[in-house]
Amino acid sequence: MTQQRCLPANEIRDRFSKAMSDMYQTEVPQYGTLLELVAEVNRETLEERPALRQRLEAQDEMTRLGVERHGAIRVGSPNELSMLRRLFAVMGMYPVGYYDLSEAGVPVHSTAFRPIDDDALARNPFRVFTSLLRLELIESDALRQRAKRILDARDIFTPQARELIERFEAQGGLTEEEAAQFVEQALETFRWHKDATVDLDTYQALHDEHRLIADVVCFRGPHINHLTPRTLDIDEVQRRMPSVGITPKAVIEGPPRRECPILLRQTSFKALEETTRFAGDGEGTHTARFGEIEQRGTALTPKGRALYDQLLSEGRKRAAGLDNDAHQAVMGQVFEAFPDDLEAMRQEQLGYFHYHLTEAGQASAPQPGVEIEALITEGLVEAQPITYEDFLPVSAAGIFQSNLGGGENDAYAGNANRDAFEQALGAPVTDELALYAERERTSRQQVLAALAG
Ligand code: OOG
Ligand code: NI
Repeated sequence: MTQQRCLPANEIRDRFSKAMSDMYQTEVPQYGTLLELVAEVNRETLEERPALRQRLEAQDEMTRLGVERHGAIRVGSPNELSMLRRLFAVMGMYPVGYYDLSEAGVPVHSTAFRPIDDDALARNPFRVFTSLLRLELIESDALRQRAKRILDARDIFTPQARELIERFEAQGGLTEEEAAQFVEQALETFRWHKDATVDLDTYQALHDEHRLIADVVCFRGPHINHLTPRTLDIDEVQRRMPSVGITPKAVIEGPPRRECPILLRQTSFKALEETTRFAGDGEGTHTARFGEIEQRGTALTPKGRALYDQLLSEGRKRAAGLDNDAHQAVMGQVFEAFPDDLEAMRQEQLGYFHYHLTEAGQASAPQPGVEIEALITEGLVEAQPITYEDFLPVSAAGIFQSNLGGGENDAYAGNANRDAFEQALGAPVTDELALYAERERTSRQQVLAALAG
């Protein structure tokens, strides 16, 4: 066989993320409207804030901004999850982070499949928040077994997708032509199906247990339930949503607006009510798919995260029941305890930073043995905040809840079970904090080595 060149995983991911976005725009036209609104606000924000543009350019984030998005799916069995791990690996996406949602009354636990390297993130950071249904949290034996039987009988992957994944694993890559087929076949797994695989009674029984269980169990596959573009000004997009016919959820999740954004702020619009055909000719509706936007800021260290978690829970208590403006005002007050200044965040080790040589640093004579802080003071080295690439369980729960209808659900008794999740996945999940710490450490070592002479 002649040796054919393989398409880089980054390229396959980029194509897949575009294909997914195109598909979702046809499926949910409001998503297209949202993309336009986000692009418009991003354009305006960059014009009004040249310093922000400069920082994004320096951090290699300008190119990715226009293609950046995350999606979310929910699967029903360990087999489905482990096969998805293999499917995402073809695109250079690996499981990062473990999120327990049972505490918030959602019977799933999750990870995010995403690229890891700096280069891959800069090219296209496409992430898929992936949740595994926890059937063991269904109390009724009969219902649990019924759900399991339905899930065991379905295959969410096309035979060609399976074959191409195996070929990727055997060859260590896919050729241009195979990659094109792969994107087409992989897309099938995430498509929406109007027809439920079960009758209306079964749907209703599962729905009564938890709406999410019906969503996972009753369809042919894990339809993509939202795709989320990244905005540079989430408050402005939230404000303008009604003017383009989109009703946002009541409050923006996560930290308040700041000079120096941290972690992740998110808001969504309500799920569509869709006509669904059930087996045996029943007709009904199902709500599954919605829209979401996010604004990303600096990744926090464990110390920064502990402060964030403490302030968030205090803020949420004080802001309970308030509308978005009042909620944000309360959060803003509570978060005054979190320094809103990059240098302070760095000095107090609240955030992760990437160190690099300034122009003066590149032109400088060797500085062996000089400490990094002195190099910064001399203007030879600069620190840039590292962008948070992951998710937040409390915010995720808020997004789930706003689309499940009704109020908050009670917590499930069975709490986090990372071991079971990793067993289902067939691999450990990477600790997201370790990744940021490693990127920071490597960048420090690189500037020190460069100046050592
Ligand atoms: C996932 C909800 C979580 C996020 O951005 O935090 C999420 C889901 O509803 O399946 O997407
Ligand atoms: Ni999301």
